[in-house]
Amino acid sequence: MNICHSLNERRRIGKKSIAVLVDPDKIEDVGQLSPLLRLASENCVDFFFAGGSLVTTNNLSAVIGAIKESTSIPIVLFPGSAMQIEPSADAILFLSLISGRNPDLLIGQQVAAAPILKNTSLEILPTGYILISSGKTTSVAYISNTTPIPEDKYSLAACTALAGEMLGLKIIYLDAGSGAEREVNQKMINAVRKSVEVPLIVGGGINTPQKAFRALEAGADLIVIGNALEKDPQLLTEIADTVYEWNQQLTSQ
Ligand code: 1GP
Repeated sequence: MNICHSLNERRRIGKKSIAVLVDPDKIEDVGQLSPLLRLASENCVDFFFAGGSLVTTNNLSAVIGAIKESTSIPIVLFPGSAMQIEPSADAILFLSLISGRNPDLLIGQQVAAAPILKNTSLEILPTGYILISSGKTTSVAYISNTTPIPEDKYSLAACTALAGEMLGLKIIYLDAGSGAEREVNQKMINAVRKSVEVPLIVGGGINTPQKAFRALEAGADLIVIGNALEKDPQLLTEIADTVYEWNQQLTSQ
């Protein structure tokens, strides 16, 4: 399956998607993933994202192996650095942190990763990654040594996304950071939505069906849920239902 094509097709018809983020650092034993994998299959989750800001363990391939063994849901790497490449996944968010001014994350890591990726069959998803402030400093803001865009600077985020699209990036990812106190607000999502045509991913701090709905309503094409499911995997059913209901209402129109 070509993931970029599929995201664009869904966007064209207004269909929304949901991804579950698994941070390998938080998994001591892949067996602990079982309940989440079962729920993800039952609830027709569209993608798994795998990665984290700080991968200190080397169980990324074991985590991907466990996901593959029990589901056929596509796995997209969401790397914190060029070191986090695992060829057994299906695709990789080839991120450029365009909200920051850290050259290493704008182009340096990508230069290191490109020749490695060339020898894999991973689908490359060129993605403009935009961090939005969300209260407390998040791991990703700290590790990336960049300042997130203030959550009320809508036009700054919109122009950043537009520049990313003009540079040829195929996806924009608005992230408040994992476990964010405040998710990306609707006005921000909407401002960015209006500025670009490419699929829009939104994540960080989405931990209730209401927050998920607000992100979809404001224009997110794909929402990413990670932290909240580490605490309560059952929450996936409620959040996935929100996406399902949104998509159902399209078919009944
Ligand atoms: C973080 O967007 C992802 O980069 C998901 O965030 O872990 O808060 O759901 P959460």
